[in-house]
Amino acid sequence: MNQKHPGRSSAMPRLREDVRTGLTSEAIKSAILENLYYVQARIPRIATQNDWYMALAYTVRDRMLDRWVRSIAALQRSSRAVCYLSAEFLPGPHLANAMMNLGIYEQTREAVKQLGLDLDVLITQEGEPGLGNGGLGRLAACFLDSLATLEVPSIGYGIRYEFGIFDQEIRDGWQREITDKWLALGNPWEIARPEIAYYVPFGGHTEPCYDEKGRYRVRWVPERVVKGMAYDTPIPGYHVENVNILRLWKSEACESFDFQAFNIGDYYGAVEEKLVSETISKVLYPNDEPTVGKQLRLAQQFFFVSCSLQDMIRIHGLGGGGLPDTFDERYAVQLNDTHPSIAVAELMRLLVDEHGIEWERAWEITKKTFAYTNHTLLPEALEKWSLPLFRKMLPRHLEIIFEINRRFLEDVRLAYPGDDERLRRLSLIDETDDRYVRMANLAAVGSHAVNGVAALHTELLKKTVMKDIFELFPEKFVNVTNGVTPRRWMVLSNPGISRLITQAVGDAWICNTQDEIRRLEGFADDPSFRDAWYRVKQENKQKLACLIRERTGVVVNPQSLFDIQVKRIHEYKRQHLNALHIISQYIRLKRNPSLNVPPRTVIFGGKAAPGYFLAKLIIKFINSIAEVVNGDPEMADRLKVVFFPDFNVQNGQWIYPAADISEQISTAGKEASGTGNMKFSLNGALTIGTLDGANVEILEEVGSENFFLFGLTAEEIANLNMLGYNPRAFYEKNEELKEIIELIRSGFFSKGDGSLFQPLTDALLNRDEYFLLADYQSYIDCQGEAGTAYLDRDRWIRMSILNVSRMGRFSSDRSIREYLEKIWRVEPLMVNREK
Ligand code: B1H
Repeated sequence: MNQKHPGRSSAMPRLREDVRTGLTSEAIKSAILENLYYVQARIPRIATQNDWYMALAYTVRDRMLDRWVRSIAALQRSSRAVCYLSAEFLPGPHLANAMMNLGIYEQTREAVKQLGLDLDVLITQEGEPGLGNGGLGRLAACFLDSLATLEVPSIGYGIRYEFGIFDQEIRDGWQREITDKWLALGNPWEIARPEIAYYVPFGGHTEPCYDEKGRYRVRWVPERVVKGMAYDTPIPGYHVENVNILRLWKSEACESFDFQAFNIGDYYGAVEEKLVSETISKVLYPNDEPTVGKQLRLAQQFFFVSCSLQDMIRIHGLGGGGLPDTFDERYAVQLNDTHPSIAVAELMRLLVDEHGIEWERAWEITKKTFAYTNHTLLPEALEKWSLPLFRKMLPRHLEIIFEINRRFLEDVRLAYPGDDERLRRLSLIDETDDRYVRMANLAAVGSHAVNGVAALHTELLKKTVMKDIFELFPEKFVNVTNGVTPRRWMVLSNPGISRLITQAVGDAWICNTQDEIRRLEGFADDPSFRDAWYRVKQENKQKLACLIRERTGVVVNPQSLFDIQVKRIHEYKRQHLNALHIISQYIRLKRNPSLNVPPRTVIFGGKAAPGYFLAKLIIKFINSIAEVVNGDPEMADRLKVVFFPDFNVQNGQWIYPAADISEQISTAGKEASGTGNMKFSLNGALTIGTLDGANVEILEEVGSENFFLFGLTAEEIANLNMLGYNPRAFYEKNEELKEIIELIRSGFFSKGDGSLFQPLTDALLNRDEYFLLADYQSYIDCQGEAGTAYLDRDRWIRMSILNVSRMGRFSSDRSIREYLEKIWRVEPLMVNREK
């Protein structure tokens, strides 16, 4: 058998190098023209940029298909596969990434040029699939990239939302949400699989029955059934033959139910059924934390989990493995947060009710199958569902959860006789006020592994929100620190720096980042290398400056220090602390124009949840400060403030490479990991940050001399909280802070309206839940040090090079290898190279 392509037998000859597979620029050029004609039905003379984009996208997709088909065959033959269940995926635009991974970037550029077109323009035609809120969804996408590159047989399962995360516009300084119609112009990257569809039941009641062997069983009689249809997107690995699948489910009405309605003449009823069914996958919830009590959200979760598990059982059957009795040997299923944790009850239902497996055996299979990743310590973000809602939608699952709980609490009683308090805390049912199902407890009890996403986060999990579970199952807990893919976040988005690194140490760093990129350290003291490094950063800043001008009208100086904070807007992330620093700089510069500080451009980006009032007010606050500062001629070339609208994956690819300073300033103990912190540092920005999330490990790797650390530790915050924190005391004793707050209250930034930002200043002075005032002085001093360091260009560049060379650990390849070893017990398989 052909060693490189074992998936192909003699019955499947390799396609000749034709218009669909040829990799030369001539072949690609012909293919684009052919697709323009046969897919878009256009001739060049009247083709729009979108027609050309589509023709190019199909051309690139065609070149993935042969590998994809072979990879799917390999997946079906493989003995064990990873399934990553996530309600969110943020893959970013596909085109340029696919060209890079297939190794056809240059030929394609040439082909497009010969057609008189500009590749970069065509690339920007692509809208991105915004099927996630922020870090959690983007992490899932980075993991798919690493799984594909490491050639691990795996499937990502999620929801094909018709409307993803809203597009953000800024009007008069306020956020406006615009519906994300990402499918409006068609999506060339997905392949609909109408024959891969499953029925998902909802509502109704359960009744006892007996199976053919006369055993007592329960039958679920649902009230309605929805159909889930598969849409597959290829996920190509970098410079390997392997192409994995992202399988997203779209909800549809189930025909048989429509017909019933038609038969009794209820046409409107049938159409309504269709509407309700299609609603399930209609829209992504735009919150970065759970939306309490939203029925549709639970329906979404169950819908995609049920489709995915049924699909896994079907694929397992195809391989001849047949019995779901060996499900846990065939699959390692990762639950990305609690959003898919209903899978624990659904797998039990499928095994026990549908496949007749005994409860005890089914429970063993279930626990061996699942592992759960926790992404947050915020108590308000722990998912729970009220019992009445749960019972109405998933009556059988509630019974199953009660039975899991009954058996579980029996074990707990044995382990801790008489400790009723502990029993109450561990129970899968919260009975404190109303009754709720605790999804994190369900996920942890039904999994063999529970992991946090950074070392500090995992330790805090064990000590706080999951303390009781940890004491009961200490062996389940592991840490896997997050990572990001160096392909998208360096090679693709920062070609300048990537070329420099490759010239210095060869290109092995792209896939073996941890070992290879360290060799760059030797160049930190090489003057010509430093020069080149500086020039690349300047070019990146220049490009971002152009984009800022285009998107906001603000003119910024690329020579100034680019100080950037991009992430979801949330009080715990403390964008408003950054804003207080800007005001302090403004006051100081007004008072002392000859102050020896570098000119600074402070750039923000990020979306606020539409219902999160204070987050939206923070956006208005930043824009109001920007208006005053940017409008003050004395600040010209000294201080600028920019709010970059609609931060998303695409914009991130422009922003991270242009940063000098990365703001990672969350209240210690609140940010589970952060991944933007890694993207910035891998692109040569220096971090100003607290000891929070993965910052702790970044600091450890790059060295404290190359990191601007400030603020209280998680422990100090906890102590301060316990002793009673009084933000006003910090305000009273800090003259500058007082002046800043008074300036805000006076209406100086709000055209004289002293009440506009009062909710913000009140929150700070009265509660300050996120300890801004406690960390204020430390932050301001640290920013001062960073500014001074920037004035010494040589020193700064050296630190920048050292940051990049020491960040290899934060490649998502390393994260995935850890999941493979510690949790999934899957060997990284060279799918297409196996004998
Ligand atoms: C993270 C979420 C999240 N943690 C609920 N939790 C959501 C929770 O729509 N919901 O209901 C959506 C998202 N997202 C983030 O995960 C953490 O805040 C980051 O610190 C972390 O880096 C990221 C990836 O682990």
